[in-house]
Parts: sequence; structure tokens; C-alpha cells
Amino acid sequence: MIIWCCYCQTYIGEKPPLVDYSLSHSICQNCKSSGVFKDRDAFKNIELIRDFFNDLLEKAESFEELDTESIRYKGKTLGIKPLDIFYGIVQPAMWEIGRLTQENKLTVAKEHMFTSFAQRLLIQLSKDIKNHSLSLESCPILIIPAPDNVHTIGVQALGLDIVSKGYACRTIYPGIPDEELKSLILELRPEVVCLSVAVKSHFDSAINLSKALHLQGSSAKIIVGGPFIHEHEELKVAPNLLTFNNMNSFYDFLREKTNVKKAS
Ligand code: B12
Repeated sequence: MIIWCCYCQTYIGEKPPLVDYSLSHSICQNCKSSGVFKDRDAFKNIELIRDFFNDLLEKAESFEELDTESIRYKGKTLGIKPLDIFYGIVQPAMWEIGRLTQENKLTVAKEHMFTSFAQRLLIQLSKDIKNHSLSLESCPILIIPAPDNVHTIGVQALGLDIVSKGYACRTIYPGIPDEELKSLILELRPEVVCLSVAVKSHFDSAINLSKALHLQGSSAKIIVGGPFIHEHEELKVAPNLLTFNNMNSFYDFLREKTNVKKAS
């Protein structure tokens, strides 16, 4: 479940069950210390967020063209941070739309239309995020889908999230064949490689890649996340490979266990 601060309308993180993307309302550390929770009116915003979400779903169901600029603007007027619009409104809507399609209550065409909206929205939201991307040759973090994984939105969102936290990274999507990916990592030598996996076969490719890199003396830390990992406990299966299904632990790892520095 997505933990959302009902006072300042901020995305806080996730809590089990992770495969459920509905909002669980809480209070963030900042609002707790500022004492805003004494203000009863603060709760009124929850309804506005709920309306925002329902409006988006209604439009997706009615095949209405979704305008990314007006969504970005609406988020701004509600005081929601750029990526929080994605995490708190669009990602739960994608999950709901995926569920409706699986139950044959929504057409695949409508699902795909919403997916392409989400991709365009991320590009639009990126305008509000300071870019710390470096040249490909000097990137400490490389983000890419695992070979054969066609899910690119998670990679796009992760790249923006990392950049918004002040780290320089390079995001490549769609994915590339495994041999080419191995050569790219050996050539660029990023300290951290984030691989996104959606199904078990992608995870198997990630394990094979990390083993092959290890054999060739690469010291890259292979970090695996994405829908498949979301559904499983943190798994350790190769010496240089780690999995994260919790973004806060991932950022703790970046800060405490790597030499990757925030861009100034
Ligand atoms: C959109 C979608 C598609 C689109 C993808 C379009 C695109 N360009 O991305 C299309 C239609 C192509 C597609 C295809 C398939 N899909 Co699909 N898809 C989805 C859907 C509805 C949304 C995924 C998404 O974008 N979510 C939003 C993003 C932002 O979330 P995310 O990817 O999880 O990423 C976040 C985190 O996981 C994390 N993260 C991601 N990567 C990484 C990496 C690291 C290192 C870290 C730290 C974090 C991290 O950061 C992101 C931001 O928070 C999900 C349903 C769902 N509930 O998620 C199914 C889903 C992922 N798909 C699924 C499946 C099975 C498939 C297919 C195999 C279906 C088929 N039978 O053909 C194919 C896969 C083909 C392939 N070779 O990859 C399953 C996977 C189940 C599983 N784990 O086994 C899901 C969960 C649906 C389901 N419940 O069955 N899919």
C-alpha cells in the first residue's frame, strides 16, 4: 500500500501488502513536528485527491484523451510535488486499470492508452525536476530494464526519482540484448547498475548477467527491482546482486554502502 501524508499530500513510501497500490493515509515526519495535525481542516484535501484519482479513472474508462499538461497543472494547484502525482495518483490508477483489464472489464486498448499517457506524463513532470544527468561516460548509476523486459515506465519513474533525490544517473530504455548490456557495463564501469524486472525470466537474466560480470572482474553492484521483486521478499542470489522492494532501503544502501555522491 502507498503511504500518503494526508496533511501535506506527500508520498511517504510503501507498506505491505506491496502488490496493493491503494492509498493508506498517514502523517509525515515534517507534519508531525510542525504540529499541523491539530488543524482539522487539513483533512479536507484527502477528498480533493480522491476526486483527482476518480476523475483520472473515469477518463481512462471512457477512452477520453488525457491531457498531461492539465494533470501536471492540477497537481501543482493541489500542492502535490511532481513525482508524487505519479506515485500517489497515476501509479495506483495503472494498477487499478491493469486489474480491470485482467478481469475483462476494460479493453486492452484502453489500458494501452493509459500506459502511453503515463509515459508522456513522466516526460512532462521531468520539466519540474532538476536534471543531474551526466555524460554517459561518467555515470555512477545506470538504470535499464533487464534484457527482454518491455516494461519501461518503472525505469522512467525510477530514473526521475533518483535524479530528484540529487544523484546523477543515466537511464536507458527500452532494454538492450544481454551481451550488449554486459559490454556496455564493462565499458562504462558504473558503480551501480539498476535493473528492472517484471517477471521471473527477467530476474533469471539479471542473475546470469551479474554472474558473467563478476567472472570478468567487474565490481559493479547489480541492484534489481521492479514488479517481480515487488511481489517477493528481498532475495540474495549472486555475490554482486542485491534486490530491493522498498525505495527507502534502496536509498539507505546508496548512501551507506556506495561511493555515489549527490550532485551539487
Ligand atoms: C503497463 C504494463 C504492461 C505494458 C508495459 C508498457 C511499458 N512501456 O512499460 C505492456 C502491455 C507492454 C505489458 C506487457 C507484459 N506484462 Co505487464 N504490466 C503493466 C502494468 C499494468 C503496469 C506496470 C507499470 O508500469 N507500473 C508503474 C511503474 C512505475 O511501476 P513499476 O514498474 O513497479 O516500477 C516502480 C518500482 O517497482 C520501482 N522499480 C522498478 N524497477 C526498479 C529497479 C530497481 C533497481 C529499483 C530499486 C526499483 C525499481 O520503481 C518504480 C517506481 O516506483 C503491470 C500491473 C502492475 N500492477 O504493476 C503489469 C505487470 C507488471 N505485467 C505483467 C505481465 C505478466 C506482463 C506480460 C508477460 C503479459 C503477457 N502475457 O504478455 C508482458 C511482459 C512482456 C515482457 N517481455 O516484458 C505482470 C507481472 C507479473 C509477475 N510479476 O509475474 C503484471 C504485474 C500484471 C499482473 N498482475 O499480472 N505490461
